[in-house]
This record gives sequence, structure tokens and C-alpha cells, in this order.
Amino acid sequence: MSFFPEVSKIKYEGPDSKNPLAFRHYNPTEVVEGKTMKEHLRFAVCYWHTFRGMGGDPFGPGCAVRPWEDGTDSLEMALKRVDVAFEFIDKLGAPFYCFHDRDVSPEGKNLTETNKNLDAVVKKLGQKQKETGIELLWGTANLFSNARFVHGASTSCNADVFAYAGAQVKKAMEATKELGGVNYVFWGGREGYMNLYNTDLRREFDHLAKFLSLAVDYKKKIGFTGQFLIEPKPKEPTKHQYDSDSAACMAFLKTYGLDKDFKLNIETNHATLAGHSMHHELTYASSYGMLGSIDANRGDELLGWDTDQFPNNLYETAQVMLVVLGQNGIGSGGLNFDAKVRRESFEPIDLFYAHIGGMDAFAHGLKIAAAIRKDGVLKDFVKQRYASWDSGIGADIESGKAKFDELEAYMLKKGDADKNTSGRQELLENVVNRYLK
Ligand code: XUL
Ligand code: CO
Repeated sequence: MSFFPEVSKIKYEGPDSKNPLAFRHYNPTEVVEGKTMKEHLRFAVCYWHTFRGMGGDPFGPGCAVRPWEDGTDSLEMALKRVDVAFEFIDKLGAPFYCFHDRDVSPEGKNLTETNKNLDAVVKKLGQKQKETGIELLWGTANLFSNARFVHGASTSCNADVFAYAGAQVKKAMEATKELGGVNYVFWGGREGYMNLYNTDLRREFDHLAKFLSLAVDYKKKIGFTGQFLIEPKPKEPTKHQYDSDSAACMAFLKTYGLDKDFKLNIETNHATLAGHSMHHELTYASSYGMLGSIDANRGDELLGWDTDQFPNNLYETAQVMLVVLGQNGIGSGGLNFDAKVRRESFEPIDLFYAHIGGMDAFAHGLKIAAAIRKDGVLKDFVKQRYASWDSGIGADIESGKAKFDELEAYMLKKGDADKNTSGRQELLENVVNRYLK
């Protein structure tokens, strides 16, 4: 039985193709900087938006047409949905997928039943992975939808909720390991606060750190070798999320001695909400070796919330790929489309158009980034801009040879600093535009 009978395997047809069900840029076997596009981009389809999203918003229920859905959250439906998901991912040609435990399997009447449901679905996911060759980029636990998480999970004022969350992550990590997942993600769903009048902020941070260190202990105990990732987001659902941006996450991890055990999974729309560019968030993490994976989407300039749209901005995808190529690849991470079709795009085929567009936008961005790097235009400029640090007083400062006494003696002799040179921002923006073709 086919759920997408009108679609066959999506193929690469080249930049001139007008076929909306073909790739114009994503050619999995094409080699860029010594690696195939498939290896560079490591695309993943997310289970929650793509197979659970029905297009509901605060003003109305979902209206997506999904003929296979029976309107229930039963185990039977969950098992059928695995077939839908793997047909879609296989036809699209994405090598990976990602899920939360509750996306793939329903909550039971108690934890025992909930875990049994997950076991049944994981078994089927494993079979489908084997059949298709599709792999798991990361698993995670949904610690935010159920009412028990109203005050957060590990940062809840209710210690029982911390315990429940621990049990849930334990199980989700086991499932991820069983399915050969190469990462495990922690997004702090409701780990944050709405109002400081009722919040012991320091205690909540301590509990969050405790939770993550227990996860590290358990990871070692069961020999799970995937990379742990924290996903920054500054707000929504809470007013202030504790993992607010790359800098805050890295400071938090360092403060609690967890920085060796985690990297970051950085999402474009979360960067926007934090008042940063994605370029900034990635550069910040990558500079310290902390960029582990990417949730590829985009926000809307005119809407101030997490719209999770599919990526289509070539400046942005090229900037992302400049950072990724600059750190010699995304490692075990990948580009996960944490993105949803608009409520108005309610037909199943829209899921294909959306993912094809996102994959092409990144493949195109990869080509642009590689061309910029090949010509060395930005790198050469930056190298030259900092040339004063390569010898003389600059080198003495960097090496620690020059203290304030030496700086004073140097400047008293010289009288004033050398003249500054232009930053040439507009020129460089023009140069980048030359590559956007
Ligand atoms: C929420 C978000 C999550 C994480 C996984 O904004 O991005 O879906 O990616 O929990
Ligand atoms: Co995300």
C-alpha cells in the first residue's frame, strides 16, 4: 500500500529543471571539497512536524489532509504511521530522521504501558531502518506536552516530575541506542520561568545540571556512544528559557563542568528569537568546537514567534555552510528539518515540495560557500585585517610577552597607534553577491 501514490523517488535533474518534484541542486553523489553532498549535508526529516503536525494554531484546529490518519493517538495508528514516514523519507532520499518518544508512540495509562508502546514502535522503526537504509540522526524525549510538565521537567518545583523525566529520558536514550542513533538531543521544552516572583532560579539551574549529569552517567553505563546535544532557544513556551542561546548554553555547561559531554544543536528560528543571526550562533559555537548539529528552518521577519518555516534563504544557507565547511564538517550531526508546512499548505504533496525546497536551498548554499572558500576572498581579507597581530607588538601580546609596562613603553616611544583601515563591509557584501548564482 502506498500513501504517496502520486510521487516516485525524487531525482536530481539539475538547475534548469522545472519539475517541482525534482532536485535542482541536491545531487547526493556530487563531490564538493572532497566529500559528497550527501556526506556534507546529512539531511534529516523530523517526525513531529512532518508526521504529527496537522496545522493547528491558536485560532483553529488542524486542517491538514492526511488520508492515512484515523484521528486517534492509538498504538495501531502509531505503527501505521511508521509506514507512512518511511515511504516519505525513502522517496525523498533523506538519509536520516529524528523523533521525540511521544511523536512515534502514544502515552499509555501509566509509565509501564507507555514504555511498552514505545518498545513496539521501536521494533518496527528498526525493521524499517533495515529495509530502507534510513538512519536515526537523533532521538529525544518530549518533556513538555503532558500536563505533568506544566512547571518544567528537570526544573519543575515538583521533585516527582524530575523523577518522571529521568525515567523517560532513560527509556528514550535506550531506544535511541537500540536504533543506532548517532546523537541524542536535549531541548529544554519548559525549562525556564514565566515569572521570577515564584521561581528559585539558582535551584532550577542546579537541577537542570543535575539532570544532565545523570544522563551522562547513564550514557556511560549503557555504552551509548552518540553525541549529546543541547538545543538553545530563548523563549517560547516560557518567557525565559534557561538554554537561551549558544553563549548562555556554553557558559552553563562550563559552570557545571558538563562542557566535555555536550555540543550544541543550533536552530535558525531560535537564533532569530534570541535576537541573533544564525551565522552568529553557529560561529560562536563553532569557534569553541561546540557546534554539533543543526535544526534547519527559518522564521518570518514580521512574526515574532517560532514559525518553523522551511529554509529558502540562500544568504543564510550559504552562511551556515561556510561555518560548517570552516570546521571541516558537521561530524556526527546533520541538517534536521525542524520545519513545518504552513497551515494553508494542507495537502500531502506539500510535504514533498517543502523538503525538496529546503534540501535544494542547502545544496545551493553549500555550492556557494565552497566557491567563496575556493577563491579565498573572505579568508584572505580577514587574515589581512588582523595582520598587526602576526608580528611585533601584536604577537608579543598574544604570546603573553608584553604586559602593561611593555605596552606603555611601546606607545610612549611611538606616540600614537597606527592608522586604522576600512572594514569594507559593503565591498565584502558585494563580493558575496557575486557568488549567489
Ligand atoms: C522546539 C524545538 C524542538 C526540538 C526538539 O522549538 O525546536 O522541536 O528541536 O525537542
Ligand atoms: Co528544534
